[in-house]
Order: sequence, then structure tokens, then C-alpha cells
Amino acid sequence: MKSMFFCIDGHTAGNPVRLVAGGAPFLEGRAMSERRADFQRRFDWIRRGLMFEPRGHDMMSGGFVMPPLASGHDASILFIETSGCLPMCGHGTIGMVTFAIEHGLLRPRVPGRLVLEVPAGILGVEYVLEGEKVTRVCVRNVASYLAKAALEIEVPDLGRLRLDVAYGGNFYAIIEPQPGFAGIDALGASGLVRLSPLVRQRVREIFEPVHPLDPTIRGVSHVMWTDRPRSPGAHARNAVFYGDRAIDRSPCGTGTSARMAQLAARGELRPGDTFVHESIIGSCFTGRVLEALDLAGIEAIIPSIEGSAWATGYNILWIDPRQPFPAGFQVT
Ligand code: PYC
Repeated sequence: MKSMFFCIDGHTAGNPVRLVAGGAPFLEGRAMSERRADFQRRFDWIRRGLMFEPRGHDMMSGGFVMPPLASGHDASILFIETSGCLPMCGHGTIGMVTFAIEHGLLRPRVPGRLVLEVPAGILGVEYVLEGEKVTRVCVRNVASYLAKAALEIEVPDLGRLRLDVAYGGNFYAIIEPQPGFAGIDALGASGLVRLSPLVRQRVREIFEPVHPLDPTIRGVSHVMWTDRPRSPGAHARNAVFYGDRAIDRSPCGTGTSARMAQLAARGELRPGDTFVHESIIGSCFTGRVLEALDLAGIEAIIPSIEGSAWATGYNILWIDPRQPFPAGFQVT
């Protein structure tokens, strides 16, 4: 028997977003982190089938917009992508909010505002609707913080690298230009895809960050390479590696949050500051440091990320166990 999924496909700042608007499974759990675990246990075949080839590709990313668990909230989001079910995804949130509002799938209690539950916590969202188009989405993200400064690893071809680990909804190894890393263009996309898994592996061997309030969120999953900006008005550029072969085409919402937390911990950003972050393809998110706070004894910030998304079409997909590759495949 085949399983059908109605998807709205599009992108946020260039990175794909597949909103699965029909065909979501019913999940068990009293919090989104429990529902995420239930999905991973019983329905990971849906993620694999919809994200990997032949229905998806290395960068594919998306999720489900579901009813909220708590009264007073508007909806919950479960993220799926090639790397798994992220606790939080910034470009995915901007995209799914855009497509859901534009299609009347999400009816906010207060026009222009949403309170969303995601596995990493609660998000406050503001969006601008002009006619039938959502032109901007601003996400008040979860508390973000610097988890470790100045780790040192040895990487083939690059030598000794110094990096920080910061949290912005996922844990990031953040590598700034230094003698072993001359900048994003020096490595190019193929160099980033080749070297990032080695960096992630080396970091995992020496440090495992664990979220102070939710021990299910742990471990460095993403690698951010930073550089000087090219776009006028941007403060910095970055390329984020995720999964096995993906470079984020957007400036990466959780990555931008982690980077702002790193810069705030160093005193280079303060509450009220704006941080325009550019992606590998030149698209931008506007980040802001909204406030500083104490997160279980750790100095943290609440960041926001703002950007735009575009739906590009509808996709009615099915996963049929009688066909070859129902669970998808990846060429590594
Ligand atoms: O925007 O947070 C993000 C994200 C994570 C992975 C890809 N994009």
C-alpha cells in the first residue's frame, strides 16, 4: 500500500523547504521533544523517503505544521531533513510559516503573530502579509549561547584549526579565518563538503555539548565556516555544512543565532545590535540580539532572525514499498 503526501515546495533565501501539508502521522508525546522522539522511532521512513533521492536530494529540508500542545499557542513544527529531525531550523521555520499562512493552513489568533512549539522550545514569530504574499518572517529564537571557546583540532590539508562551539537551536562548530583556513572561497563548495565531516568528527572526539535544559539535544551537528561579507550591508558571510553532503544555501537561522551568541559572549555584539548575515550564494538574514539572559547558569542571548521565503510549486509524492528505494538513497 502506498502512502501519499501533499507537499508545498519552495525555498528560504535559496535553501529548500518542503512543507508536508498532508499525510503527517499522528504523534504521541506531551512535548515536542517527545513527539520528535516518537517520529524518529516509528516514522523515520517518511523522513527518509521524502528527503533523500529519488524524491529529494542532499540539501532537502522541511517539516510538518501540527496542532499545538499547549493552549495559547498557534501551532507546533516538526522538522525533517536529510540529517535527521533537527531540534530547530531557522530557514525551515521562515519557509513553513510563509507557505502555511499563504495557503490558509495556519490561522493565527492575532494577525501577524504566532507562538510556535518546536522541539528546542517556544518561538515567537512576527510576519508581514502584503496581499496574498508573506513578505517577511521574523523568528524570536530559543536562548543561544557559546558552549566552548578555543577548541583545537588537527585536520588533513588544513593543519591545526581553532574553533568555538555555540548553540542556536543546534550545536555549531564555528571556524573563523586563520592560518589553516583562508576563507570560504579558498576552499570552495567541494572543499567544504570534503573537509566539514572531518572537522565534525574531530570535534565530536574531544567535546560533546549537552543542552542544560534538554539532554536530548546534544553533540555538534553542523559546521560553520565564516568569512568577510561580500554583499553591501552585510556584517559577515558564512557557509554551514549539515547532514552528509549539504551546504546551506541560506544564511542558516540557527547558525546565525549561534554566531551571534558567540560574538555576544566576546563582547562584540550587545542587546539591540543588528547582525546581517550573508550566505554562500549571497542571500541575507537580518539577525538581532533581543536580550541577554542567564540560561541555567550560562550567559546566553535571545536572538531573532528575519528573512523571506517563496513557494515554488506543489508536489504530490508517494512512498510505495513495492518500488525500488522507498526509503531513499544518498550517493556519498
Ligand atoms: O536555518 O537553522 C537553519 C538551518 C539548519 C540547517 C539548515 N538550515
